[in-house]
Amino acid sequence: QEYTCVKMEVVQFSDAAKDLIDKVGGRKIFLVAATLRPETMYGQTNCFVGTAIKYGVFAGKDNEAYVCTYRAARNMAFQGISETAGKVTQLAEIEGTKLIGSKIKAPFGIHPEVYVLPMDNVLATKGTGVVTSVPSDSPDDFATLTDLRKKPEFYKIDPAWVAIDPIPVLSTPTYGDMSAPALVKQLKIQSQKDTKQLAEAKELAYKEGFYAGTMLVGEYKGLPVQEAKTKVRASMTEKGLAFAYAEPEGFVLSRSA
Ligand code: ZZB
Repeated sequence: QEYTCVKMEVVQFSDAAKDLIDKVGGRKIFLVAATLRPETMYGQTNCFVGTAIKYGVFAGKDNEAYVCTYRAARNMAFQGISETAGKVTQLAEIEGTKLIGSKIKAPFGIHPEVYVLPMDNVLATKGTGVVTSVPSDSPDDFATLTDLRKKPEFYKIDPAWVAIDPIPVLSTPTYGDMSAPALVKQLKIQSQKDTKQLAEAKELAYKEGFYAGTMLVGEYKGLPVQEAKTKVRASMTEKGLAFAYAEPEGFVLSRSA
């Protein structure tokens, strides 16, 4: 599985995460979000971390530091992304909950700065453990954002952190300008806890977006998603805002075999 890792630079840490700054020796710090949909980055409204996940801060090249799971950092080390090839250098450690409320940059986002929020279904075993949120086109993101807006006290978040509405990014014949809200409604999804229906909605949104979607915004406005996807990715990578990251398939299997 080949992901695009989007580098979301920290603008302002939450109080609980502020002490990280002293531990990274003046490096620029980024949350690194793994996505399969680089063409949707215009519509980022926030970023999700898992509340039960432990993250590390890892040394990258050019005096940068990346926040992700240790597992992802190790894979990156073998892909030439770490400071020293083949080596993981961990500078600090932090729990997901402590990152919530931090303000970060959203590369290519129509809203250039967004907040870090909690999501129940972030898997520590996939991608980087950091997920950038596009509620217009990701049913999981839309369902979670809706949950957070309904019960900010329960999720211990400031309502100001969920103020950005979903942004139309691409148009599809079947679901209109925002596939995720349309599918959440159609499949009667109530919350992020409806994981079975959400998996189905995600599959439908992926297919429709990829095969029938047309860009509504950005540099490649008017182009089919299939063409825009690689162009947006290349443009982001060229600007130093993203890098390719491959997930070794069957990693766990081959280890236990
Ligand atoms: C932005 C985005 C916009 C995404 C969209 C999807 C969609 P897959 O197919 O199962 O591999 N993701 C990445 N890492 C994790 C994780 N650790 N735990 C939970 N979710 C994660 O899923 C890859 C997608 O799942 C990634 O692409 C990311 O969300 C999320 F409009 O990034 B995506 C129809 C989906 N649309």
